[in-house]
Amino acid sequence: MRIVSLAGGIGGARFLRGLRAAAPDAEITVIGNTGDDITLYGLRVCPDLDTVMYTLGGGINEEQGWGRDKETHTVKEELAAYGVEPQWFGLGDRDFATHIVRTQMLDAGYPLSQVTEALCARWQPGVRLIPMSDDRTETHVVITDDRGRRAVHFQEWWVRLRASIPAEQIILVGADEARPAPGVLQAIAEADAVIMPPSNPVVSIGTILQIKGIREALEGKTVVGVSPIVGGAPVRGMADACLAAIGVETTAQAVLELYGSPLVNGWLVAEEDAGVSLDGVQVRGRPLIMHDVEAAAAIARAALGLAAELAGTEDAR
Ligand code: FO1
Repeated sequence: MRIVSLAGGIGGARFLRGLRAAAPDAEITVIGNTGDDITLYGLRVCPDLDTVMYTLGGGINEEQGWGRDKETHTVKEELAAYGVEPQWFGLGDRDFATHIVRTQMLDAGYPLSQVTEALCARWQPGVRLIPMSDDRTETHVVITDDRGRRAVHFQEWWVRLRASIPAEQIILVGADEARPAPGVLQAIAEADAVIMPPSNPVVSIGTILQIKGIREALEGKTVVGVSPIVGGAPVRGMADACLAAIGVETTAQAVLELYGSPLVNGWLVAEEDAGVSLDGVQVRGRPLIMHDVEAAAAIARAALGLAAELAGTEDAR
């Protein structure tokens, strides 16, 4: 069975660990968000790709959900001693090695998709991880503060500012020129099911859907999404701040409408959101908190079951 999943950061990676457990014999292709990517100290950092790679490869800092386990921060302290900015982004010593290897390969001319494949050869995540595009894209956020109205990198808004200043606009810089990475559209075309994890609908799933051709390719498939919003609040992270920035309310209903019924055929919501409905979408209520891998696997099994049911009915139609 071939499954495609679109994934962003921590919630997406934790869901994928459940999906892999729920479908151990399936070929899973993960299309990873690269809008979070940032260049720091001359190194290219790909937070969402690394979170998937480390989480599925067994190297993640579990309580943080990002960065490496058993981490030290000697390089970060030495950079700070030199007064090097920024100091608000916590890169650990082990994590630096990933960014050094990635930057070396990018500078040698390898596309990000091949670099990601090379890094995953070490980590063996048990899925094929492809960046949404080999072309550079970055999510920037327009804010107004004492320095006036300006755009900051998403990571500065997210990590330094903790989304404390409202985002007036969230822009995926480079979206117009970016093309899907090799293998992305083919994986979607060949998929038996497409599962959208409870990743951030704006800066993770939303960015992937902005890459030319991806939304259209998905609309031809059986797609089941898992709501990232439970009872009016994001399960984790600051999806509410991102949704507010695009004028979407923080509800399972509003996110389903944001994705739309041409894209989503099935939608898993928490039991308290069972009233959610949209023409053309099968909505099912169930527990959605991934407190451990088995809970994530149960949600993934429910999503796959709904996808099979919908694919069956589509065949019947
Ligand atoms: N998130 C934070 O809240 N604080 C950090 O210092 C931080 C550092 C960091 C370093 C590498 C990396 O891959 C991710 C990192 N993140 C950090 C998470 C990052 O901001 C992610 O992009 C978000 O969590 C959204 O996915």
